[in-house]
Amino acid sequence: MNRNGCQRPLHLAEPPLARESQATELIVLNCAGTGIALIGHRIRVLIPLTLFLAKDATMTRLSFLLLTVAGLAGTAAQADPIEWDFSSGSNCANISTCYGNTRDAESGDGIDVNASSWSNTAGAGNVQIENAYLSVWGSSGLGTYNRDYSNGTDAGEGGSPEHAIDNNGRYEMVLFNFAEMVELTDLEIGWKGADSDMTVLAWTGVGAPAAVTGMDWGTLMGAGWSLIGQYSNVQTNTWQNINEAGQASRYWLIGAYNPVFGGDVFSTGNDYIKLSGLRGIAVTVDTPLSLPLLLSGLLVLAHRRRRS
Ligand SMILES: [Ca+2]
Ligand SMILES: [Ca+2]
Ligand SMILES: [Ca+2]
Ligand SMILES: [Ca+2]
Repeated sequence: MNRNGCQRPLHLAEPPLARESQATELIVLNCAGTGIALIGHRIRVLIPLTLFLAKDATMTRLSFLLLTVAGLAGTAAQADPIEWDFSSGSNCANISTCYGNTRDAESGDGIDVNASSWSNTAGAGNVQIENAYLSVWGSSGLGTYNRDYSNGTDAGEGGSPEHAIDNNGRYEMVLFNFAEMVELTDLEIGWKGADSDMTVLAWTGVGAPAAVTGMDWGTLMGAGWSLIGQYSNVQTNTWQNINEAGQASRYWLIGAYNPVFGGDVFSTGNDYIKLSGLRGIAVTVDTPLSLPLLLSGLLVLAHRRRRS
């Protein structure tokens, strides 16, 4: 056991690559290789994937190559692409009794996803979001009947093409709740109407999102949801690349194009799509540093500063 209490000594590599980092003081390094460091006046979090110890190597003073870590969240450990299929299941005989239903995807990879449908049908102005009916149309994929189908105020919602996920009358989106963090990379539609522009959001807030019931679409952005992209003229039975920035999340909202989220503006008419598949990769999140570890590091630093 070494002086850090680890069962095995920390590996000290030769001085790292040409892209030498700024000299930095290592404050704490635990057995897993996780640590925090002081760079100037800024505390940085280190994770094992990005830690390369250099020489000048006593365990009390080290310099090392540091890759910046964005916040406490870790980075992806990439795996093979996973596909989720939404082409199976049957529809409720009386849709007005089945609003708020959910569907699980067939993935076969161990990462379950649960889908539900939402639309701005509540209130006198049809601004607030409430749950809808998530339909399935075989290989075409998922559609949505919003609650204004039953009362007839979204005229046409009961027939084609508004039996799809559409933005004619109301905006409709499907919420995908994955069992683990995933980085979605592609989506597939199995059917489209006259136009097929789409919006993709991901939850980037802390913890799990609050229920969207009662919110309006515009307030999602200030509540922890982020625009992943607006995609025009999505083609059927073709994997549409999305999420160019590589965002990972457990929660995704995908639907017919909604201009309230900004981004590209498409004006060629209402959009109607049925979503048949998603593709992505699983993401492993490094465990955030504990508060005690951070505090112990600060105490060590303060002690050393007094001695020097
Ligand atoms: Ca309504
Ligand atoms: Ca619809
Ligand atoms: Ca509609
Ligand atoms: Ca359009």
